[in-house]
Amino acid sequence: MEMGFRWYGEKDDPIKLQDIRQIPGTKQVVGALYDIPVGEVWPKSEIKSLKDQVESAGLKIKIIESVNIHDDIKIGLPSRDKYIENYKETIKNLAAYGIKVICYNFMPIFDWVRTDLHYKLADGSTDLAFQHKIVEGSPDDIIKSVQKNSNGFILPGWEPERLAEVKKLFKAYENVDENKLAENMEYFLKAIMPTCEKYDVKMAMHPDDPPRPLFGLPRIYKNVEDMRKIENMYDSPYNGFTICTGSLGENPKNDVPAIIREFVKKNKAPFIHVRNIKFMGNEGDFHESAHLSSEGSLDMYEIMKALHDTNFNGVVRPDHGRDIWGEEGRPGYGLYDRALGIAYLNGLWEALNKA
Ligand code: DNO
Ligand code: MN
Repeated sequence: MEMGFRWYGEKDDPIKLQDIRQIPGTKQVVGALYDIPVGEVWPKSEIKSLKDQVESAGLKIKIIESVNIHDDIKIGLPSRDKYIENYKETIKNLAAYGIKVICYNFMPIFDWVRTDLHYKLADGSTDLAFQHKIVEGSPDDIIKSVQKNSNGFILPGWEPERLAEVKKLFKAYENVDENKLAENMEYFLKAIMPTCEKYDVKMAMHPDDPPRPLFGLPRIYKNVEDMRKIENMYDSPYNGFTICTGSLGENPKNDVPAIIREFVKKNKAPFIHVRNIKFMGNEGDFHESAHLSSEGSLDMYEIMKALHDTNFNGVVRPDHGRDIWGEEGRPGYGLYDRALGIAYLNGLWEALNKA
């Protein structure tokens, strides 16, 4: 297992590569080019410059999170072919600089959704929370609240140019149900897989977060049954998954360690997000929590043990963290709590190694 840390780049991340270097046992930076509009080809020069920066800080990069998928591909518009060609070019360009895994998601319009970015915990820290009754209304309220509460940072999936198009997008998705979305996913996968195989770049789909339909939009990676369907669209280790313990764990019916065991054994889970969540009141409502098992509803020991037992040799990163010790960075992506998460996960790993 290699430990990684998500980084938003020199310009957009208050956290410096040097800070990441000082987190014990952390070598992999999980990065992306955030300035390239979704759908466009990632230029080699910019990929090279990201890699150079990371390496000159004494770190490595082999995973990109995310190369986002243009909505025209998810909707299945004729223009999708042009965007798919661009995606293939991006895969080739990333491969030229040693990128081995691309994390992506297939969620319509929005990436992850939370109803509170500063949910207050008893110890005075804050984190991200989701309460279903709040999203029963219009998406506009959520959009406004995310924009108002993001401490001035742009959150992944909530880019202003994307949000400006939201009304149009909802209309465009009117006839896209779960089956149609899955069909469009299959079309996309079949088109890009030969490029992935040729250039040795694995696709690792991130679960829908939360793992349920929202605002009438379909979701296709919510549970293990969905994973098996996606797997069958194109059976290859290049068609893999990011297993995000938090996203899948947000549905108490998902047995996260069992999912890890099944897909790591099949060599179809090259990238793992580890975070804990705590269920609240109504089913499906949760707030995120510190990584420690006793702080949340997931058993982190069982999660790390599932990775250990299956000889997982990909990259793990702590996913979101709380805002603690006065840090006011990008909600969910502060330095301190994610670094604490890493120390804890590395501790579990060492114990599993020595047991
Ligand atoms: C939530 C996060 C996601 C993730 C994207 C990947 O659990 O990890 O925002 O980065 O969905 O495309
Ligand atoms: Mn995740």
